[in-house]
Amino acid sequence: METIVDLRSDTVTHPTPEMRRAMAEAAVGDDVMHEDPTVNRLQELAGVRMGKEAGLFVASGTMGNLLAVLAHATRGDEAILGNLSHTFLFEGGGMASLAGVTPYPLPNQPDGTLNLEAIRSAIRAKGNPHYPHSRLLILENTHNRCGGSPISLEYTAQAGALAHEHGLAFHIDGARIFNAAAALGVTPRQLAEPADSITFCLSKGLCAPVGSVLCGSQDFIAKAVRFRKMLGGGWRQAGVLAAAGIVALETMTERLGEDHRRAKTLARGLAAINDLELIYPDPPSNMVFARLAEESPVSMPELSTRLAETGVKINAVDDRRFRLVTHYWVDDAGIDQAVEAFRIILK
Ligand code: TLP
Repeated sequence: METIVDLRSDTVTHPTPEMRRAMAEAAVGDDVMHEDPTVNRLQELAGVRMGKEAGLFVASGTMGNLLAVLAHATRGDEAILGNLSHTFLFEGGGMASLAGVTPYPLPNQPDGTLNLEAIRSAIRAKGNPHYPHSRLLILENTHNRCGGSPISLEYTAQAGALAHEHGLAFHIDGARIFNAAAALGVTPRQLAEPADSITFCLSKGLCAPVGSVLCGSQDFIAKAVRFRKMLGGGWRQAGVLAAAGIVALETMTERLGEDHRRAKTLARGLAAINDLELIYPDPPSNMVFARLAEESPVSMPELSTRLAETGVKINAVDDRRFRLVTHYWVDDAGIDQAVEAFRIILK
């Protein structure tokens, strides 16, 4: 039996033995009453790591981003974001349907940024009753659909300054902000500095089983707490989950460079295969995006199925493109196994 090499996402990571121990032994209390000591500790730690006054432990990145929209904006407001952003593409339209906030998608550039002049032009003139109110700018870092690109400090500062100049709040979907920090050689705190709020995920490359943390000012988090309750996300003895999150923050962030190194190795291996073209030839973080050549006799569904038969799982983006994500549970041998499987199927 081949080893399973699950490259579909870093969301497939399961908790480490240390996390499971911490979960079993976690001190807990009723978190709706703010009495779970482990949740409180995680939130404090997260706030410090992001350089924000407060943190709020939430069920998912999607919930963190939605709470940010709810807490920053109100019905009839508009949020500027990328057309390839997770919030726009993959969060069920929650911004529009639950917060009553209109998304204003601008084209993401290949490096995940939005053109600053395009942002400036998208900001509505005030006082005109035809327009929604421009209220929020959302950026994603690293940018998932843009090859896992990290967004630089300089760009983030410029975008933040532009948002604030026009009275917009600035939220970062930092689901993989620790990957961005590792890729850029900076701290997440520096990357979050220009933003009013940031969501980061514990459940992706950091291996915790569940959860994200939304960070921002005390006032902002107080609003988010109320909206989280409204959405049914007020939890009770969530310390059993937060305990894994603490281990994630304390032990898993410094090793992400390893995943990035393996993504580069994987990309080099795939680039040598005739029918494959790398969309980002030198992956900047833990994601590899590739395209199957038009003339390939193997279709995308067939490729996925045949890879899966060898234990290698991948994520098809469409009928030609696919994504591979490296993470804690894929080692060097797993990368070799994956490249070899592609080579045999596409020979
Ligand atoms: N991304 C998942 C899928 O939903 C696509 C993945 O496999 O990459 N922001 C970003 C940038 C994300 O990539 C994701 C998850 C989220 C938010 C949402 O996080 P969860 O799944 O915790 O709601």
